[in-house]
Parts: sequence; structure tokens; C-alpha cells
Amino acid sequence: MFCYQCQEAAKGTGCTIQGVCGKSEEVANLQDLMIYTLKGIALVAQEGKKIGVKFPKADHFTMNALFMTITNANFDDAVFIEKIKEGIALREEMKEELKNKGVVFNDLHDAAMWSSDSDSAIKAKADSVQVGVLATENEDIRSLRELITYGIKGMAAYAEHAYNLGKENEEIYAFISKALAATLDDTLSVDELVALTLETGKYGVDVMAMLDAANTGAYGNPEITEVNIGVRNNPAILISGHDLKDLEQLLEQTKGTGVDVYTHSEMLPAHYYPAFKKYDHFVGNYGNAWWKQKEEFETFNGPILFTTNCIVPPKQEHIERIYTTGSTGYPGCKHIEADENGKKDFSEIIEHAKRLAPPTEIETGKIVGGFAHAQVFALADKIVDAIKSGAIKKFFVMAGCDGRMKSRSYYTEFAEKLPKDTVILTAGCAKYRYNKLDLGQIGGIPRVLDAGQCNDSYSLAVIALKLKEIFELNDINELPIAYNIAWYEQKAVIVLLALLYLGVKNIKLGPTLPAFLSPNVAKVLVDNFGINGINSVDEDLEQFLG
Ligand code: FS2
Ligand code: SF4
Repeated sequence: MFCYQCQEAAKGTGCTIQGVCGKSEEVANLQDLMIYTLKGIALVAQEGKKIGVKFPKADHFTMNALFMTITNANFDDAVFIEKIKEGIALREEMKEELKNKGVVFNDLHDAAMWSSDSDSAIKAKADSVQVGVLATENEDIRSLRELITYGIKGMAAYAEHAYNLGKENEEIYAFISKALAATLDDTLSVDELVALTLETGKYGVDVMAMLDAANTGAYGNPEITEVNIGVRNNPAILISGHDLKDLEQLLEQTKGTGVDVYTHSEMLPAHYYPAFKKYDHFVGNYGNAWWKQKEEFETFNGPILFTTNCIVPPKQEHIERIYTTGSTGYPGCKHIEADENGKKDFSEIIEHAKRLAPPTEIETGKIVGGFAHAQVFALADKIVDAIKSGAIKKFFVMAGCDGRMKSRSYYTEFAEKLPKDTVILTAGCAKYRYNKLDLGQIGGIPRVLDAGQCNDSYSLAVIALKLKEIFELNDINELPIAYNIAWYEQKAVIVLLALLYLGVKNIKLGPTLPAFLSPNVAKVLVDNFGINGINSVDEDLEQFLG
């Protein structure tokens, strides 16, 4: 195996024996073959495009399969084997359709040709270097191909959440297909791949805008909310991940059952939506960012539903009370499928909860959030006045992910040491490094403004663009906003590419720069966008505040 798609890549270069995330060599290789199969599907779809034939089934299949390969989403080898078989069958159907329309396939790449129906042959194919990251020998080309691939993995995740709420955009699917096919095109130069990387950022903005519209269209605009972090004395279900449609269905089905629902990790911002406030059994948030889940699942006592990543390979004794749905999976955990109308039956989890003890309290109090674009716009006068009067000197966008590396204590220390006339704008699970600190307020505005999940980084960009308009600036970089972003998995990659597309410069990215950036590709990002890594907190504060 060779995987370097996330921030925890072993030794900062790549996992080669087993993933730091817990992914086995077998699953890592099957994920590579999954991507390879998707590239083959994309090549056939590109042939269809030439004669105006579209393949919506392939678009949806690709979106879902990409999401399954994101770090900490799916650890189930059997699921990947079935999905790969499905992909091959779909690809052959697409070819048949095109052949019937007169398309002649010459010299198709192996990705669009290989086939197998036995599990052992699929595993053998997965183990071959030809389908993995290292198949591309030139390290700069490999770096750009993977940067684009990871960007579209994040894009696919956000597209799937929007799709679950009835929103989709054919242009995004078309881009994903084009980009996947391009990663097999040996004629593309480094410059062309750099251009494709920036184009990935454009569709990153589009997909986050679409998901924002889907979420707010269905559940209203997030508003300032105090979220309880203590517990009640009822049996309960913990819901983790990012999918709001899954949450809605769970809340509906638990109504009147005596079973409470708590959010975990990236599901916390669901409390900010008006539509979810009507459920009085939607009690609060339990625990912290994803990587502390083993301990927190121990004390939660009840069943856990994963709607998306991040799963940490569970303790054996927790497996029977962990359920997965959507793109997630873990061997031994019960997976809940949607029916053809997208309806999921969570009754088994609800019955399971009734047999288990209520959660054990691990903390008490409240955290405040809900500062997505509409809520911030509602406070715009106050904020603009505070900027003009000098009460707020600078904003720090500290969005992104949390992770288990010790060096991430940097973000807590950075938040603590920021001068009192600065405000943190956050989104994603990165917030858990400082959202329970008492950092105070400025004229009634909390010093940590949480917009929501990682995808709600879009809100932070919308807010920046609005401030640029209010202050009549020519360039988003003239605003008193600095970017100190923490990344972990591939959704952070699409967020980063989207920010670059919007023209944001001098982003500090940590706790380490991506292993998949070759020195030359890193140099392109440094020279053109001023991307830089973190140093000590004091050095970085000095750099940001001059
Ligand atoms: Fe956090 Fe994990 Fe949100 Fe990432 S819970 S690192 O999936 O997407 O942010
Ligand atoms: Fe390693 Fe990250 Fe890949 Fe897991 S996802 S195998 S931790 S690089």
C-alpha cells in the first residue's frame, strides 16, 4: 500500500504498512482500485460526452464511491469489493450503450478495460502498483494528480449531502468526470494540471454554495444558539458525521419514544438550524472532535450512528452498538441502507438505545455557535462599527479539521494568545481546540464565531466577500482577515482549493503541509498564493500581527 492523502500520513511521507488511521493494507489497495475503476468509468463517460450522451447513474455512483474513499469513512473490504464489481458492470453497460450509437473504442486505457468477477482476482488487481498512487512516476505529475483527486473526493462528499436534500448540479458531475479522466492523461503538462487544480477550486466554491443552499433551504439559516454539553437521564443515540438529512430522519423517528438524541463532533452545528429546535429530545452535543471517540463512546453508553467520517476503528466491545449509513462502513457494524426514496429505517437503533443506560456526564455547560453568513449579516452593523472603532482589529479564520497529532495543541495556544481585540472565525471540527475556552466577547460579539461544519467554510468566504463590498475594497486580501487553517482529510483539500480560487492569499496551513505536495508543486503554491506552514505560536503571531 501507499497512501498519503491525509495529514497523518506516516512520517510525513505516506503510510506503507498500515494506515495511521487504522486502514489495513487490503482496504487501502481496494480504495485505490475503486478510484482506478472510477477513472475507467470517467474515460467512457468522456467518449459519451463527445456525442452528447450523459450517464447520470455513473455520476451518482462516482460521487458515492469517491466519498467512500475519504479518510475514516469506510473500512469495509467486502463493501469495496462489491462496489468495484458494480462499477465494472456499470462501465460495461455504458460502453454497450455507446457502441449501439456507433462509438468505436480504440486503445482504451486499462482502467476502462480490466475486468474480474472473483474476489481474489479483484484483490490481486488491487495489490498491483499499476492501480495505486505510485503508478505515476514523475513526482510533480503525481502530486498534481493526487491534489486534484483529493479535491474531487471532498467535492463529491459535499455533492452527496446536497443530493440527499434534493439538490444537484450536472456541471459539478461533469467536472468530476473530466478531472478523473484527466488524471490518466499522460499528455497533460504540469502547467495544464495546475490549471485543472485551480478549476477544481472553482467547482469547490460551487459545490459548497449548493450544499449551503440545500441545508438552509431545508432547515433554515443557522442562528445564534447555545448548545448544551451536559446530559439528561434518558437512553440516547449519538449521531456523528455531517449528514443533516440523516439527522432529520433520526429525530423524526425518535419522537415520542423516550430516546434522546445527541450530536457528536461535526454534527454539533445541526443545533444551530431553526428546523431542529422543535425537537425537545434533541438534547445537546456529547464530546469533542472525532479522534476522542473511543473514550467518549465508552461513556456515552448508547448506540452511535455514523452518517459520514470520521470513524476511528472501534474497540471490539463497541462494534455491536455502532451503526453506519451512507458512505461509511466498518466490518461488523450494522449498515443502514436507504430505500429507493431515500428513507432510512432507524428503528433497530432506537430499540437498541432503549436497552442501554443513559449517557454518563463528562462535562457540563454550553457552547455558542450559529454564525453562518445570514446570522453574521444580521450583525453586520455591529461588526462594521467594531472594525471602524478599532474594537476589532483583526479576524482569524481558523477553520478546518482537528486530529490526534500532539502538535495540534498549537491551535489551542494560538487561540489563547491572540490579542483580545481579535475574533476567530471557525468552521469544521478544528473548533474543538478552542470552542470551550472562555475567550470573552467584544461589544457583545463572541470572540469565537462558529459558522458550522467544514463545508460551512463557504460561509466564512461569503462573509469576507461581504466585508470587502461594505468597505469598498478591490481585493479580498486588503481585509483585516488572516487565515490559519488546520487540515486533516480531503474535504479540507477542496475547502483550501476553493479559497485559492476566491483569491485568498497567504494562508497558513498546518499542523504540517500535505505529504502529497512535491517540492515543486509546493513552490507553485508558495510563489502564487503565499501558502505557508506553521512555526511556533509566538513566531506566527508576530508574523500575522507584525
Ligand atoms: Fe472533521 Fe473528520 Fe468535517 Fe473532516 S470529523 S476531519 O471528516 O470533514 O472536518
Ligand atoms: Fe495514512 Fe491518512 Fe492514508 Fe490513512 S488516510 S492510510 S492515515 S495517509
